[in-house]
Order: sequence, then structure tokens, then C-alpha cells
Amino acid sequence: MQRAYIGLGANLGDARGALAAALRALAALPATRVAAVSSLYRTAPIDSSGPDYLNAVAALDTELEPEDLLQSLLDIEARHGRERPYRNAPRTLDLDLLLHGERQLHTHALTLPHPRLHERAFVLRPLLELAPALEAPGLGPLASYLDRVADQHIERCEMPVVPWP
Ligand code: PH2
Ligand code: MG
Ligand code: MG
Repeated sequence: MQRAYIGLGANLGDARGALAAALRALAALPATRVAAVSSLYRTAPIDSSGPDYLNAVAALDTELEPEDLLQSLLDIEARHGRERPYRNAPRTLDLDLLLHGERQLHTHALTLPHPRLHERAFVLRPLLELAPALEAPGLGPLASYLDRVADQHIERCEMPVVPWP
């Protein structure tokens, strides 16, 4: 059993509804339990366009291997109408595998930890909300990267993604 962290994001359509539906789909994955869900955050697009994003992070306890979990995430995105017209296009739903236990991977399909994890406030802030002392393989304590993303606009919402637990 491994602790994996998933970044959730959306900036088109009913973004909060998409994140809530994605959480239900994550909870329905085989050999997987949703252990915790961060607050919802409203964030300005980074290297992307369109309206503000809603972002959150979910902690999973899973027996799925990273490649299988990634495929499950892509399947959930596709079911929620995700289109990929160009890199970083606005999206109805984005699910990123951020961390999978202590695994370090660099294949064509998947890099772990997620390569931009430590450069993005919309990932770091919800991740550190769930696990303030979290360390990532090859990166060390993630809290040490917060200063460097302090200029990225991010706002914690009072409204949760879904009523939780
Ligand atoms: N995702 C991206 C690119 N830019 N910006 C914000 N604020 N939130 C995101 O989830 C996001 C982004 C690529 O996946
Ligand atoms: Mg992404
Ligand atoms: Mg993605």
C-alpha cells in the first residue's frame, strides 16, 4: 500500500462539479482509498490561459502501480470531456499524479515526482495543507519551496470541494 497524491484542476465549465465528480471516481478505483482531500483553491493560470482555475489535492492509499494509477486518471479525465487541443490548454478536468510513495520514475509516459510539483503554488499549497512536513524524493522538504512561488496568485476557498469526510 502506497500513499499517492493527486493534483486536481479545472478552469472550464462547472469546475467545482468536475473536481467533485473526479473525487467520486477516485474513491471508486480498485484497491484504492481516498485518505484526505485538501481545501479548494482559486488560482491564476500559470503558463496557461482562460479563467482562474480551481485546484485541490487528494491523498490516496493505493495498491495500484504508478502506471496503472496514471491510466486510471487519464480514463477519468476522458470521461469528463477532457480535450487536449494543445499543451496547457484550458481544461474541464486535469488529474496529475504528483507523488507515489518514494518512487522516482522517468519514462516516456510518467515522471515521478511530478516535474513541476515544486514550482507551482497551486500544487504546493494544497499538498502542504494535507502534509506540512512532506518530503519528496530528490526534492527534500516541500515547504522549503514556498518562498519561490510566493508571487503566484492563490486563494483558499471557504467552500469545500465536497462535504468531507
Ligand atoms: N495546470 C496547468 C497549467 N497551469 N495553472 C493553474 N493555476 N492551475 C492548474 O491546474 C494549471 C495551471 C497544466 O496542467
Ligand atoms: Mg496539470
Ligand atoms: Mg495533467
